[in-house]
Amino acid sequence: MAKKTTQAKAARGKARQAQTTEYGEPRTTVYRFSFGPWNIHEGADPFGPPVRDPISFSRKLPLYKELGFEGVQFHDDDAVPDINSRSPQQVLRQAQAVRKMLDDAGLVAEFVAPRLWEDPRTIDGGFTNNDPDNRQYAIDRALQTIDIAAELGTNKVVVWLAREGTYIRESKNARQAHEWLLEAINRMLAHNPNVHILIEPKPNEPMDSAYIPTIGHAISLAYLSDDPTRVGGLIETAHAKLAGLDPSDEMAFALFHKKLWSVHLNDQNGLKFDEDKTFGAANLREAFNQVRVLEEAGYGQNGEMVGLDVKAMRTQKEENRLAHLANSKRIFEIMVEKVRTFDRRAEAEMIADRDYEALERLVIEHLLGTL
Ligand code: 3MF
Ligand code: MG
Repeated sequence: MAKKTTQAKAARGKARQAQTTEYGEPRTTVYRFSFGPWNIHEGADPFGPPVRDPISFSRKLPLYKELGFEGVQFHDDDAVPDINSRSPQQVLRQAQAVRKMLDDAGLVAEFVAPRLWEDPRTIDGGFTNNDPDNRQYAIDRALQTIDIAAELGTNKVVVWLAREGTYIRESKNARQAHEWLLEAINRMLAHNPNVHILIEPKPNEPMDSAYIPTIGHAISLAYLSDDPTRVGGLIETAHAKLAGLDPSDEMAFALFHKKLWSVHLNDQNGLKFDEDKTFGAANLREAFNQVRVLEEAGYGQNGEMVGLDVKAMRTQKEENRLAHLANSKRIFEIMVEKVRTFDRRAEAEMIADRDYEALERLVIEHLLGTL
């Protein structure tokens, strides 16, 4: 009995710690939210055309504040359309004009990502393309993205390795491909001493098999790079689920390495096409656990944003076509409340007592609001 009490006491102490910072203050992270202009979507998919009217970038910007968001995520060509047909000076001038639009709208750029999956030169991949000229194109474009990011006022560059992988395993030498990926990262690090590279892993789509399918792969590349302190990751809920992994554990792994620098929260209903569903729409408990892991690690206290990579359903009519963004943010905020009000004392006692059935019920009833 005495042993049990001591155990429970120790567990309670630990639980108290989790709710407070390392200095013992209560966690009060004020979360800042971001999304990309592609998240206001016309509904086109591989089998059908757009079903909603396009909205220009300049008309999208004021919507951010209206929806309660302050961070804008960019692809290089979201900021600089027709990027390949402009001179380097024209590219920078256009980026400066976008910076002014952001400033005027009271918004900030969170990151810029090179779009390495649409150009004919990237059909067979960018950094891992078998053709050296095409690999050079991918590197040049990634370096230009770093310059654009600097003009937009952010040092974060996201690399989603969309076509770095294969449809036919024998078409590439995977060991060599990883060498090239590392080389590309090192070239980016050398280009600007401030740049931070966030690798966004995804196991498949558009490729059959993608290189760097999980955050573990990304972080192992980071440590091999010339400056591991400037290479980290962005985790997307759906991408972790497509890899058959628990998104909150993936996030915890990156947080443990101090390498979770952005997230793409959304949801995914099993192993299908990348659905980019509203956060929490498919699995509330997984949403709760992602927020719990982020909150406990103090995510957001070093300027990290809560990014949402969500799309309205194709079946959503024009009206309310932005609701998926507002709803995802709202569900995140409800989950923060759920995390902060979770009965940690009961949790600690149940853990100490190894009464996991009781813990299961506690979690579910807490989420249902029936306690
Ligand atoms: C693909 C994605 C991408 C990336 C984006 C920024 C279009 O599954 O999630 O969204 O997030 O390119 O890296
Ligand atoms: Mg994403």
